[in-house]
Amino acid sequence: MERTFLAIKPDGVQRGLVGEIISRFEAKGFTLVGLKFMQVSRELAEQHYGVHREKPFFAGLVEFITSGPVVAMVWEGDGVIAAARKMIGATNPLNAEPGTIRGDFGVDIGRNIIHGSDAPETATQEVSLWFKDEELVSWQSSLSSWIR
Ligand code: FUP
Repeated sequence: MERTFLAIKPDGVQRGLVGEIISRFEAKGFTLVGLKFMQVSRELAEQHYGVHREKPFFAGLVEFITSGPVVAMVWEGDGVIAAARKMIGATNPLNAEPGTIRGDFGVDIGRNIIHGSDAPETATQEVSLWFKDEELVSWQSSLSSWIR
């Protein structure tokens, strides 16, 4: 089953959007398989944003993602990688469509609330960079056995 890595960035945590964001992925029908609230180290931040190492905004990006706690998550479901990107919206929140997380809550490209893996290869890399195997839980709803 397909998995993606999502992280609610320090601005999302400080804005009190953790519940709202998790609710959207739950309501959509995806399955949460990994979740941790954590302070990101400089080393992890530099690895995560390695592709942007030469960009002018790299130092600011690392500074920001390490500036306060983040909520790191792994979500599972058919097509979850592309669907999560749609639900997150364009990188610049001012260009993101209403109805997307960045479109509904963001105004600043440097503080765009949430990260989501952009392709299957990056999803695999990011899930294993942020989570150990034993931190991920495979499970299925057993609701149908006790509630109608
Ligand atoms: P996204 O995949 O939408 O998160 O965006 P990118 O991987 O292109 O960029 C990673 C992060 O770099 C963005 F979340 C915000 C930051 N960024 C800037 O601060 N300035 C830019 O011009 C582009 C990206």
